[in-house]
Amino acid sequence: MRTTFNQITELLRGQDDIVILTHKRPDGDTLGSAAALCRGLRRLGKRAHLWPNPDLTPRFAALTEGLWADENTEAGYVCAIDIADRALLPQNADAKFPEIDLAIDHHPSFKDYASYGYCRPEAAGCGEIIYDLLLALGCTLDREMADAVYTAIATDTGCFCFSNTTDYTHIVAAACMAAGADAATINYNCFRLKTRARVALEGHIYSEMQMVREGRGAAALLTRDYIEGLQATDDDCDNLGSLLTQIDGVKIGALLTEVKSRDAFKVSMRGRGIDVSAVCAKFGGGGHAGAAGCTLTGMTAEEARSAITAALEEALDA
Ligand SMILES: [Mn+2]
Repeated sequence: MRTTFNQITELLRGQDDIVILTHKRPDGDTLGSAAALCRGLRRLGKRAHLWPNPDLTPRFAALTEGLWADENTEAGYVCAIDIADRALLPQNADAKFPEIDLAIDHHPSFKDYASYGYCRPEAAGCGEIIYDLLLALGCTLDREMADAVYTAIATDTGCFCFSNTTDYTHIVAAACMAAGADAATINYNCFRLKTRARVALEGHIYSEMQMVREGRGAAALLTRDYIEGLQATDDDCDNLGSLLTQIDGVKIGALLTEVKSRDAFKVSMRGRGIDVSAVCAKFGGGGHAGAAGCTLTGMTAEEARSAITAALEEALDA
C-alpha cells in the first residue's frame, strides 16, 4: 500500500528490531542509505541491522561495517531501501522474507510490493529521503551517517552531474558536509580512483571501438577472455557503457560485453538526444531514454556487433 512520508516516519518510530534490505549488486545509494538509516535507528536506541548482501564488494564495505545481521537471527520489522521491485532482492533476502513491511524508494518504476511503500521519484537518491527521515525522527547526523548519505546521493547523481540532481540534492549534500562528511575523499574514491584493470578496460574500449555514421555512433565489444585476462571484477566492469557518449560528437553508444557463461552478449546503450530504450526494445530489452540495455543470444561476437551497429545506424538515420 502506498503511504506518506509522515506515515513511514511514525511506522519506524513505533518499531524495534528492524532489519534493512539492500538490492542485488548493491550500489552506493542502497548501501549508503541503508547504513545511514541503520546507524540513525541505533542512535535512537533501537535494534537495527542490515541483512547480509552476498553481492557486497569492497568498494562500499566500509560504510556498512558493524551493521550486518547474523543470518540466523529472527527479524522483527523488515524494511527495503532503494529496491524498486521484489525481483531485485538478493536471493537470501527473497527466500527469508516473503513479506516486506516497509519499502522506501525513489525509482519511477517502483512496484508496490510491501505492506507499506513510500516512493519519491523526484529524489535523486534514496539518500535524500533517508536524510529527511532521520531529521523527522529527531536524529542528528553524525560523521558516519553524513558520509553514508553523501555517498548515496553522490553516486546516484554521478557526482552531481546527472539531470536528476536538484537544488535539494545540493542542500542535503551541504548538510552532510556540515555534519562532517569527507566529500573530497568520497568523491575521489568514487569518481577518480581506478584500478589498473579498469584503466585497461577503458583503454581497450577506446582503442577497439567502431564508429558509424561519421562518428555519431560508436560500438565496442569486450570478450570474456579479455576481461578474465585482466582479472577484472564486476566493479571494474561497472558502467563502462557510458564511456562512448563521452566522446565529442557521439550521440549513441553501445558496449557489448560477453556474459560469464559465454553464450550471450549484454548490451549497454547510451544516448544523447536519441531514445535508446526504443533501440533496445527491438532486441527485447528496455530502460530509460538515455540509458538502456538488451541481451543478444545465439550470435557470434561479430554477428552481435553487426546487429548492434546496424541498429545504431538505423537510429541515427531516423
Ligand atoms: Mn538509488
